[in-house]
Amino acid sequence: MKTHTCQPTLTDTQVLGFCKQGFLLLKAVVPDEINRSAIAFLDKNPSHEPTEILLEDWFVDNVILNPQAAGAVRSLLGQNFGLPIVMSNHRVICPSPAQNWHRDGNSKHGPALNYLQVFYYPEDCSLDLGPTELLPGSHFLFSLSKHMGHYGGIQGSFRAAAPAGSIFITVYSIWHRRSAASGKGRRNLLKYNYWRTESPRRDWIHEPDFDLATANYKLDAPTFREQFRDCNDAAEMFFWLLGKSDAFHLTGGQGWPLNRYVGKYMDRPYGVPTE
Ligand SMILES: O=C(O)CCC(=O)C(=O)O
Ligand SMILES: [Fe+2]
Repeated sequence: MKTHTCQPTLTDTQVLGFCKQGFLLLKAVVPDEINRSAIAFLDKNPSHEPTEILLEDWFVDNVILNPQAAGAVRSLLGQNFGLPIVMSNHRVICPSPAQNWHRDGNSKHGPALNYLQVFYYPEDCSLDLGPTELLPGSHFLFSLSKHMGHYGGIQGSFRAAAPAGSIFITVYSIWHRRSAASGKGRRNLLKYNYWRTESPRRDWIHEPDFDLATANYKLDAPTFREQFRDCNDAAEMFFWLLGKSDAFHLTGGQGWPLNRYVGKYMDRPYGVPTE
């Protein structure tokens, strides 16, 4: 497997944000000429699995190793992360109906982040071209795809409409679907995975005043689960990424990570893990 080494670009707050939300959208990070070359390549190779594109240096250098995307992947998966081995193209001719909500096959649930699912739009994907719709925080919400498929619109979902050259990085298990496209045209969407090869540790950009005790672990969106469960799961994933799973524990009740909100007369939250 090919691996890559580069500088991390995400801060503590952004890494925690990824744990909470389950995705990160980087808008228009790939240069236009590369987007045009990608579209030309995909027009010549309209298959749903154009893995040959991974043999093209211009594509690897500017998309797979794109500085902002690779810097974010590096922050989340650590040094010497493994590069994609398969390329999918969710190519669709619009107008087209929405896909069913699903998680991609072979998802694992839990605090570990050993691989990432990444998407790249080589052309503009406006709302009428059916951008991918993601459900923030749902990477922790286990449900069988065959049980979630019948849902229609879900409150709090995010449609990733974005300009050409945008890349979005997701936790593999996040609930998603192609949204309905009312417009006319063709929409390509490439999808691929990166892999962790090294044990997790805090080697992204450190913010001097970021405090594990008082950080905001709560996602500001509907959670669909038992109250505070998302907050606890995001904190557990963040501790896993820190390489401190052994230190992670939940006191329960009004303890950390919730008591950032309820303990306003305390210096430190109750039950915060000691590192
Ligand atoms: O086309 C999209 O926006 C998403 C496609 C997808 O998630 C899939 O087919 O697995
Ligand atoms: Fe999917």
